[in-house]
Amino acid sequence: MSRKNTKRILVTGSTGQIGSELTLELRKRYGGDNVIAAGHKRQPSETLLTSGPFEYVDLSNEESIEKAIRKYDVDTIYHLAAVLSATGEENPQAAWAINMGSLYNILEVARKLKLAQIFWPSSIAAFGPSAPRTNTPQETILIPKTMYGVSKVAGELLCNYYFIRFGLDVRGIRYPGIISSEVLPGGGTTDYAVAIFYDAIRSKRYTCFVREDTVLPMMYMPDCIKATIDLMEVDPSKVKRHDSYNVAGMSFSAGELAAEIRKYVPDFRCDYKPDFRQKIADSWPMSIDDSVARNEWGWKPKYDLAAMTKDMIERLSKRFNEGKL
Ligand code: AKB
Repeated sequence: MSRKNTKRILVTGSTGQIGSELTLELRKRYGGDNVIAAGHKRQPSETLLTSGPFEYVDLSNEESIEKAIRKYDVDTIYHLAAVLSATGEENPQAAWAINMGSLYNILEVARKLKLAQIFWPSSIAAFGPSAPRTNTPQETILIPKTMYGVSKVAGELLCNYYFIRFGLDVRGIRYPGIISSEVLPGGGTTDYAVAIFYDAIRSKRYTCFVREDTVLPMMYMPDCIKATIDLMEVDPSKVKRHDSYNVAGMSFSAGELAAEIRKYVPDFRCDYKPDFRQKIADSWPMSIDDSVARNEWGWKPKYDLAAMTKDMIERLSKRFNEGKL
């Protein structure tokens, strides 16, 4: 593909849980050379390094971002790098500085260089306990109790501002907890829903850091990738919101997840030892109303709890049997 007839994309946080899989999917669609993986801390995988360019970008420095954009002639950014909720509560000052600082720098560079499109993820963490906890609507009270959530609400407003004030095409999704089999998440409250699979396969035991009856909205990675790329591909006339869209996949309790895993690992034992992350989980929605995303740009998830669990167990068992887990 030539530089002129396709998007030129930069993915920040490309070595993270979502970034690593999203980058590879974008490279499949747009060509390896047209998708630049940006990272900073985590070591990139061999696949990420060999399937297209990799660039160290310091997101706290506008010049570093601008240099990468100019070097690769980038017109679109998927800005995924962020400190998640649990790590954010351990160091709220760093969470604010990193999450807001990097988003502001990305938006400013995009404005100055007149980039075509920006994707930035918000989260269910934008909601707090004063929002309805079931079927949480698109438009409701946003008073989160975590610094991560505060940075998501502020980020939503900032993205919307850049659209209104500067005409920048920023699009976003409020991600639920994302479950995946390739790269582990780090520092989130919903991490238990991934870790439980690894421990079930490796040792048939898991100690869960939230109560058995804790229900949170979750989504399987293929749906997360689809939602993200679908939103970025849809005609601008269908995108009515530039803060962030609610998207739902499935909702289940930690106990229901353990029971589903037990269908494949019958002697799996899950214990529950809630820690500080319980309070965070209790302040978040249990299920999400995503009818606005469904109506405006045709969002529809594919995976439910049963289909996701089957696929996760198959993938992780294969890696375990090959000695790679
Ligand atoms: C977290 O748990 O912090 C994230 C999220 C829901 O945004 N996975």
